[in-house]
Formats: sequence, C-alpha cells, structure tokens
Amino acid sequence: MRLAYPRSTALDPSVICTNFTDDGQNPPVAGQSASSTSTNNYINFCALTLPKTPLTNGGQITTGSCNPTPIGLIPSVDKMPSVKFNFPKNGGTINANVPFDTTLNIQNFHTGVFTNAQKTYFAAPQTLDAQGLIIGHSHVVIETLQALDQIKPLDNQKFLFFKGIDAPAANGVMTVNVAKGVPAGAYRMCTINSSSNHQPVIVPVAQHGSLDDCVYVRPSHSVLSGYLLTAVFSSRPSSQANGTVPRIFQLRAELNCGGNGN
Ligand SMILES: [Cu+2]
Repeated sequence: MRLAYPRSTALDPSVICTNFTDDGQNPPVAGQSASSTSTNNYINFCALTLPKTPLTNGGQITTGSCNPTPIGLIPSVDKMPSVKFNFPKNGGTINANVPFDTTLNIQNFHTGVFTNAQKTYFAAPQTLDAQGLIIGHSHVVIETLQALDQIKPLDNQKFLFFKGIDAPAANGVMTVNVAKGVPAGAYRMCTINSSSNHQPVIVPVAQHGSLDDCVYVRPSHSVLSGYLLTAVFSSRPSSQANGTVPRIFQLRAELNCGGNGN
C-alpha cells in the first residue's frame, strides 16, 4: 500500500535478476525472438530514450513516454482477478436514454484503491494486500458500435462513457451509475481492472483466463418515452434496472482517469 520507499539511487545487489542476462535463445527456437538482456535490471533503460522520449513522470503523457517503474508485486495463480458483468448481461436489452446502474461481480481483487491519476499515473509498482490480492480499482468504458456484429476495430480515443470505480466492492459487487443512460444503438461495455496507479493488473502466468469482461448490448426505445421512464426509475429508492443489487455507494468521478471524468 502507501509507502515511501528508500531513496537510495544505488541498485541493491540482492534484487539483481541474474537470469536477465539470458536472451532465451540458447538453444535457439525457430520463430522466437531473442530477449533483450541486462545485468542491472535495466535500471537506466529510459536513459537510452532521452531526450526524444521523456520519462513517464506521473502524468498521462499522450505523446508517449518511457516508464522506469518496476512491475512490482505479482499474485499467485489462485489470486488472479476475475470479473463478470451482472448488469447489463451480454446481449441484454436496456432502455435507451434511461439512467442505469452497471453492476459487476468481482473476485480476487482488493478494489476501491486509486491514486491521483494526473500526478501518479504509472508512478508506483503494483502491490498486494495481506491476503495476496492485487490492490487497485476497476473502470467501465462504453464504446459505440456500428452494429453488434461489427468486426472493424474501434478507435480507442473515442468512447461514449468512461468511469473509474472509486468505491470498494460491496459483497463482491462493484457499481457504476451511467447517469444519462445510452442512446439507442449498439455498444460494447468493458471493464479495465487496474492496480492503484492505474496500470493494468499483472498476473503470474502467461496462460490465464481474461482479467476483464465485456458485454455487447443494444439499448432500444421503450413504448414509454425516456422522460416517463426516467421519472419511474428516479422515483424508486434504488435506481435499479435489474432490481436486485442495491446501489449503496455514491460514486465520485475519478477525474481524467483515462481522459474522461464521467
Ligand atoms: Cu484508474
């Protein structure tokens, strides 16, 4: 968690990974690339990129940067985060332009911890809690599709909605309010599970199930107008489109985490 780490600028010999001198090609494997190697944990790697590529200095540098922060603590295989949308469900229908709460079932993740996304972005290693779970938070992003079966890759700079989930999960459920709902159309909704400093979560093995979830939904206009539905929903104590999970958190916008404080 939050620690002020030692300020020495010298590399402690006890943390040098001597295996990093092996390029992995002894003997050579056809089609496999030789790894870069280092005898000092790449401690000055970013010096090679200066001044053209600046250091990732805590800000979200849109023009690219070089990050000198170690990856950090990695959980065991039985502690890899796993998430599934509870609402909306994949292929599910929701009413267009009606506010709703997205709910996510999460396991193996110490949620609700995030740092300043403008000053400490990627600025500290991933850490684990006493149970060995990654400490961090999640996000939900909603992107507009031309159609549910679209095969063209999306433009990652464009999205309809983005929100960091600041509050910890309650009984394994994270909640995100989509305050304006979404217009009629086709959408992809995905999670982005991240460590405290917003880097994507890192797990110990290459072969693993997805650490995130996506659902594809097609909001449509109801018989009732959006105005009427809004009135109905806002009159209910918990503004649930699925009616099963109470929304007990007030979410604060995580400003500019990923560029949109929605
Ligand atoms: Cu974040």
